[in-house]
Amino acid sequence: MNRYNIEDTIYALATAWAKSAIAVVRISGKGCIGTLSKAIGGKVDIRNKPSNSAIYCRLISPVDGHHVDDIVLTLYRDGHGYTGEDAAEISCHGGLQVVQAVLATMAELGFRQALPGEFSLRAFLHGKMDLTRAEAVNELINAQGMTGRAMALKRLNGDLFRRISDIKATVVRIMGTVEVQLDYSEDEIGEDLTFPMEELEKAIEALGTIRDSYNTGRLYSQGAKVVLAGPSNAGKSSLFNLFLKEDRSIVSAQKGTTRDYIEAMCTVGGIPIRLYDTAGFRSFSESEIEEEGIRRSHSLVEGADIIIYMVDSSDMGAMDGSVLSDPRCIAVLNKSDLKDVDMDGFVKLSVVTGAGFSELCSRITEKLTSDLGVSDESALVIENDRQKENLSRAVSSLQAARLAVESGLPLDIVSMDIQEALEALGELTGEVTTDDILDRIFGSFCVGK
Ligand SMILES: Nc1nc2c(ncn2[C@@H]2O[C@H](COP(=O)(O)OP(=O)(O)OP(=O)(O)O)[C@@H](O)[C@H]2O)c(=O)[nH]1
Ligand SMILES: [Mg+2]
Repeated sequence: MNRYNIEDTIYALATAWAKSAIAVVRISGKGCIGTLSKAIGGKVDIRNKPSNSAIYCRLISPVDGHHVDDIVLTLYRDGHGYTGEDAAEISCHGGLQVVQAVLATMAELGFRQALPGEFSLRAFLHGKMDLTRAEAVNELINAQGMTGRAMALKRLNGDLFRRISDIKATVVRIMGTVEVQLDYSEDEIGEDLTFPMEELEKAIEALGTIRDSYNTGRLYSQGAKVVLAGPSNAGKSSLFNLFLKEDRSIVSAQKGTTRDYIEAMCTVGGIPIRLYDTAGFRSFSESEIEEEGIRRSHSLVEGADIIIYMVDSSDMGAMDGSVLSDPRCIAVLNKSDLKDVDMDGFVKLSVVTGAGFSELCSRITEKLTSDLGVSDESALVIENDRQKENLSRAVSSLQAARLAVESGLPLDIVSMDIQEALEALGELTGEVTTDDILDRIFGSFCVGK
């Protein structure tokens, strides 16, 4: 790749740029341990220390010898570390001044600041992981809910890679049969060889299943937009606070309390939810500000995945029928502690006592997952656009091969379609790749990963 020179030794802060107890600076590159030894004070000689050893030592400036920090240095040799090349991790004190001084020391040693994703790129280039695992690293770091985390971890452990490799082996076998028939005449082969249609069907189905898990993966990684809407004073802000388990939005008996909408993240049934508390709908408003708030509520409702339409069971006059009939809507009758009303299709809730809250949560997860097929964290699920595109390409090429066989087209056409599917699968795992693809994948990682 042009942007990355893998001959350099690179360094980066692997932990967040914020004050903390410990910070970790990562270093990687051929011969980096020898160079790093110039910045280790006292009698410690790290050049002879074995791989995976952790050494408590003093970091000094290689320029003027001043004491930078007391550190724990972990060394990785012979491909033992993340990147598959000589590498080290400095655990230093987590103050920002300390971190800055440690990073400056790395620059003094002649090391270069790593680009985003450069450690993972090196891990890929040194064969430590395939592309699906490398992408899973990023997906795991960005996971917002427990289910999304578990799904990313399965991919990191190689489940996706192994599944794709198995299917690919089948496709290679099919290709073999086609090639034999292309290379030899019918007389030489005899009548034993026929096209393995059943195997092809199985491969198409297996790849299609993984491709179709994308929507589930997206939901658990990106989450859904849930908007609390309804007449003023219904208890929307109270419910918002209940979801967040904190007193976040102002609650008051006065109508028109919430003006500007408020948004926050939470998880419901393992699904990351971006939750919006909005200004209550009223036919008349007391100010221009409230009117603008109501206008914003309507536009949030338009873009919602789920609308929780909330009504006060003791004040049911003002219901908006158009929202209630919307398929995205979950209707809620709140304040059931004050008045116990049963209405078909409505979830009966009391934000004050918590009664009905778990049913509301189940209704949200049901609605979000009902069309997905898989929502089980043990399932193999993808969440990545690139992987989905490659799988779609592989599926359509194999479908084209099937059609070609069924239509009695020449075998070299069948062979071309199967070849195209194999290329798509090769790109998926990274066996076949280009600088452009690598740039796109690793460029989206954070620095230090
Ligand atoms: N008894 C009872 N009171 C509730 C319940 N939920 C909310 N309230 C009360 O109802 C009043 C209005 O609650 P809010 O949460 O501010 O209502 P809102 O829908 O956000 O109102 P606006 O922001 O004005 O649109 C407050 O006094 C709450 O304490 C409930 O389940 N039971
Ligand atoms: Mg409110």
